[in-house]
Amino acid sequence: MSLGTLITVAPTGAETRKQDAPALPVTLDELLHTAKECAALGAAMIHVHVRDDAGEPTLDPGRLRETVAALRAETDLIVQLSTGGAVGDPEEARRAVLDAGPDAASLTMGSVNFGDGVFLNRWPFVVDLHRRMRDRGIVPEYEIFDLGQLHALRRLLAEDGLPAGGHVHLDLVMGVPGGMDGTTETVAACLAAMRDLPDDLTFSATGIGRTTIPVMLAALSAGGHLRVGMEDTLTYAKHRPVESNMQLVARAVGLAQLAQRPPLTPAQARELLGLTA
Ligand code: KMH
Ligand code: ZN
Repeated sequence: MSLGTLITVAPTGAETRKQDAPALPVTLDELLHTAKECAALGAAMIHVHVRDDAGEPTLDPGRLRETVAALRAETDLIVQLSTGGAVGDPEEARRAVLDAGPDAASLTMGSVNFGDGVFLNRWPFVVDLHRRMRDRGIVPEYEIFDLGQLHALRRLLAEDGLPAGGHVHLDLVMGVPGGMDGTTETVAACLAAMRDLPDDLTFSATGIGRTTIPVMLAALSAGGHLRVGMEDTLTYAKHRPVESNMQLVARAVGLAQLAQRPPLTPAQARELLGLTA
């Protein structure tokens, strides 16, 4: 079990409209403000989706490069770009995300229904992204939306080998309509399935919507790390909309401290994830 807690903030996502959540950071200035505040509270990594001038999700290469550079200049957070994009984004644009040169990138381990849409991740595309990340020294975070995707990860590692840095870190994304649910029982089922993966793997967990608190508590008690943010959660408590990403990070930090697993600094998190440069 790892002593400290890696806290990742996922502030924006690609599925929520600014009109529906005014505190959602969609401009570069809003993202940088959020990143700095969340880092000061205890976040060590940021999972980034960017928006265009109209606030719509985009995978525009220039905007991604500019965002990575600005986050590097103004914070010491580990910068993780999403290769998932928005539901329906084409593979070519998702592959090109890596050209922005982030420290880390998400890599979803299979296809899953996502609300009314399908989040498509064909196996050859998964393998291709894995190889490209390794070639560029980008550390993957394997995104697991369903139990079977842990078995897919075992297959990927057996067929394609370890990622850059040699360390396996995955994220359980729980409670997506179409994926696994966000309960203690499902966290326990995932732990059992992880026994077939490298012994020194680390995992974080995030619970979508109302599963956020049970998933945080289950993950902490199981030695896992936490991802929180407005990508995943827009309601802080019953009838209380989330006010900001900072509010979610502060709550996660409080729980981690209560569990006597205080937040890792970005430098400690880099070491954990095998990020050397
Ligand atoms: N927007 C979802 C369809 C990721 O960032 O890698 C995919 C997603 C996962 O958010
Ligand atoms: Zn994402």
